[in-house]
This record gives sequence, C-alpha cells and structure tokens, in this order.
Amino acid sequence: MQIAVVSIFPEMVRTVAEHGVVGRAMERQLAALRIEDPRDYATDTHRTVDDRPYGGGPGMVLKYRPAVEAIRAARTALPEGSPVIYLSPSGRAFDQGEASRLSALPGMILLAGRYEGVDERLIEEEVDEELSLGDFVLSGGEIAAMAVIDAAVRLLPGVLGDEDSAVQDSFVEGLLDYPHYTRPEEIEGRRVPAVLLSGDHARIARWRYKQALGRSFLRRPDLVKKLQLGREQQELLDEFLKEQGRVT
Ligand code: 4GY
Repeated sequence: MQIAVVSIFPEMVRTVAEHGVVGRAMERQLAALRIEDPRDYATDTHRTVDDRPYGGGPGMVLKYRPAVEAIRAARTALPEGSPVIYLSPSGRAFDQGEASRLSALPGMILLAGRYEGVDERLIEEEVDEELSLGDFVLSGGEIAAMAVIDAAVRLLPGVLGDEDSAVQDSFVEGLLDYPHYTRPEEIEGRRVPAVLLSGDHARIARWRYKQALGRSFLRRPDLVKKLQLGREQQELLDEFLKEQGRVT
C-alpha cells in the first residue's frame, strides 16, 4: 500500500514509519510512506503556508495554493484509486471497519490540517472523504493521520505474524478485548484467573469470550446492542453478570 501524508510537520509524520509494526511493514516494503510538505510548494520568500481568516476571528488558515500543489504531487506519485482523506472532527467516524476498508486500497493520501483548519475550497476541490477519530480536537491532523496509518497497515497481509494475528483482535468481532495476564502468577495478592493456568484451551477461549462480552456490555453497551446476541452469547453474558454479582 502506498501512503502519502500532506503535512507541514513532516518530521512528526516520519516517526510512524520508524517504530514497531508499521516500521517493520515499511522495511519489508509491504507499505511505503511519502510525505509532501506544503511549505516546499510556497513561492514567496518566507515560504508562507498560512493566512488570516476572511471574516476575522482568531487563528490562521492553511492556504489553498501550497497545499493543493502538495496534494497534486502526492496524487502523481500514488496509484489510481488512492483517495484524498482529510482528518478532522467534522468527518465520518473512523472505526475498525474503516481501517479494514482503507487497508484494501492501493494507496491513500492523508491531509493533515493545522491552525483553525484548511481553506474550504481545498476540501471541495481535492478531498474525497473526511474522517474523524472522535469528538475531540487535536492541534493538527498529523497524530490522526498516524493513527489511521497504523490501524490500516497492521491489517495488510503479511504484516502481523501468526503470533499476533489481527483476526482475534478486539473489535474485529465488534467487542472490546478480554483481559490479559503474564508472569508472575500473583501480584499484590491478585492471582491470575485459574482458568488461564488450566491448559484447557476450549475453556480458556470460552472464558475470554465471556469477558469480552461482559466488559463490552458494561463499558460499551452501544457495541453490544449492535450485535444481536445468539442464545449461547446471551448465556455467557448472564454468567458474566452473575459472577460480577449483577442481575439482568
Ligand atoms: N478529532 N479526528 C481530528 C482532529 C485536528 C486543525 C482541522 C480528529 O481526526 N482529526 O482533531 N484534527 C484539526 C486541526 C485543522 C483538524
């Protein structure tokens, strides 16, 4: 997958390709990252990329011209069918399903805004979709772009080993993750749940699924409501709630 990020902080974005799972995917050429800096396309001596908002008000706006040239350079370098995606709180909600959809694309161009935002005509002319990580405001789109890259690249075939396969991740099933434990068996009087030491893989899988269902029900009822639980799942959830000393 060929990924381009348009950002006035290229060094910030580069770090996503230098660490962990994404870094390894880039080394193995399963994904490639190209960064375009609008400042490189500014034509004045100060290499200006921002300007004051028409209508007044606080802050600055990312100028159209340098940004559009950066996007078009990215388009030229990327395969056909690589959408331009703007990261902002006004976008459609980004979730695991969106990550999966993006991971199947030949490429994508992520536009990271700064200041109060980008000139609206840039969105109208160049942006194919707008995605949001959630209802909060970052000071720039870079961290959001890096999150989208991370979530998509780890789903590319061959990126995760069998060890940490994405198939059994939290959310792939639409549920929160189950709790994890490692050595030692006891910390401050808290023991690892006995079932995890039993070696009975079927019982362990059942316990984990029960925890995932139960936690999701308590913490994210919206996720569970979307699911339409089967008989066995309903029983597992009831069992979880009984064990927690709650009643349905
Ligand atoms: N939330 N989800 C987000 C964000 C920063 C100024 C517009 C978000 O995706 N991006 O908060 N982005 C702002 C910074 C321009 C985007």
